[in-house]
Amino acid sequence: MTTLPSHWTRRGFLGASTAGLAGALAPAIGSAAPTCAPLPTAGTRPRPSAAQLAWQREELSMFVHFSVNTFTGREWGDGSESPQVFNPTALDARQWARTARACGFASMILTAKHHDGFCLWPTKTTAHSVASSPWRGGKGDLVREFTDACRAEGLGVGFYLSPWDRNAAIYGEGKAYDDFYIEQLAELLTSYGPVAELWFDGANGEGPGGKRQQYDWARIHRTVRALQPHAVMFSDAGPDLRWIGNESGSAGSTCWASVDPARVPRPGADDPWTGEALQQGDPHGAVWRPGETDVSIRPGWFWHAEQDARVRTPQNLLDLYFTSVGRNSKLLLNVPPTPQGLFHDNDVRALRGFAQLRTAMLARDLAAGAPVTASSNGATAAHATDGDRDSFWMPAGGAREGWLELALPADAAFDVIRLEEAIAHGQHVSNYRIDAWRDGCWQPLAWGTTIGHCKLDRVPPTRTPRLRVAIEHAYDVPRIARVGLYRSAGGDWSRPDHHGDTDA
Ligand code: FUL
Repeated sequence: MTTLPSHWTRRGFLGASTAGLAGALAPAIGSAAPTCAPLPTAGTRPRPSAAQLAWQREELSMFVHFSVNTFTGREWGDGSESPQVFNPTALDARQWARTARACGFASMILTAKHHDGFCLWPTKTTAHSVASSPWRGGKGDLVREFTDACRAEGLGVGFYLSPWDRNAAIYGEGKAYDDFYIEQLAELLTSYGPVAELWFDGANGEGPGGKRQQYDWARIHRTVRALQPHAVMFSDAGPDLRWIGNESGSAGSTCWASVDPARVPRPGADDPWTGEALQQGDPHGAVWRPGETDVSIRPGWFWHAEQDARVRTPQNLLDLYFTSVGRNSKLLLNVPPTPQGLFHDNDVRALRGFAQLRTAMLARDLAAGAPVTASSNGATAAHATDGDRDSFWMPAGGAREGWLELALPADAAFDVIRLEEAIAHGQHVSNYRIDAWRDGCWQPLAWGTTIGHCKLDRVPPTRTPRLRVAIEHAYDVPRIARVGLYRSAGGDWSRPDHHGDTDA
């Protein structure tokens, strides 16, 4: 029986919370470790570090929640669980990694320690770990098996290490717990090779009268920078990545990668404006801190038998792709292994279905190579359809608005539009519209605010000889790296709108 903490759906309770293409669109798997220094380009608006850029280009990452909770049916263990309950009978981290890789995910993040304090590696800091469990006769190291599996499949490695620890007796004692936490962190950062992401959860359900621990975030960040300078760090308050503000899989339809750090000063800050700041970011924010959208494939973060029939459908997962990746965020999808230590067949089936829908949709960019004209600087307009996300069109003379016009083949019928800014140079567009030529005039097809790394718009099934993307407002010269047109599996293609037929 699952025991949900009374406030588990509301992450902000009691000061608590962070929470959270590959394949067809070139994942950044296996590339040389990028650094955390901002990329050298002109301008005063914030830009990503190479590590943040590589992180965002992955688009899909997999979260793996596995702990004593997998065996007790709880979502938040209270720390009193006996390590004896931890005994996956057929654990195969390669099955997780193969599934992730085959379905287009570029990295995986493991709950090395959840709030219950049970460590999935044989840490020197506490006996509350796999070393005290019957699994592999107490000689197992799940973090090792996980990292080996990720490396074998070419996936990036990430760790979730819960600051809130309900088992450690010294939790709440200030420096003593800080030292303990830093030691755990250092073990993870020094024993298992390159780490791409650290996930710092601000959740805390101690409640009134509970233990209080002020985490030494500056020291935690310094430790990560010193031991894994290429890793990016996630929390509500960054420093590199921010929580998107909910666990339902939805980034703001306006979503800036930049933030004003003062609006979310620390993980777990629960001020009235926090949610909006996390969802939308801030066009004037001084810091580049893109949002990560964490959501589970099931109602819970951990596996529960009674949820085997409540796994998201492939179509629902595709919808999440639109509301996360398609809104300038990254999707961190949780897939919890069963007590056997395997992904459940229902989850694997859903993931495969999701991958099929996505790759079928993205297999062919109907705008690829299309001739493009522009409001100015026309010689570079073709960069928007050349498939190279590093090349871009920008209007001449420092203009902050302008338009691109694509000439499309008669048979190009689409219902998904993908726009990309060249975000290595920052994110600037705050308003755009897309029009199709029909009956001798431009007719509106889509309108939106931010673009960033990727903006996906669903439109009615459409054919048109001419498509115009107008940047109506930007905070600096807009740089458009891609206008892509795709056809989803779902649309009613029997009668696509024949934009322009009378005029073509
Ligand atoms: C939350 C935690 O309390 C949940 O258990 C889960 O780990 C989620 C990703 O973050 O804050």
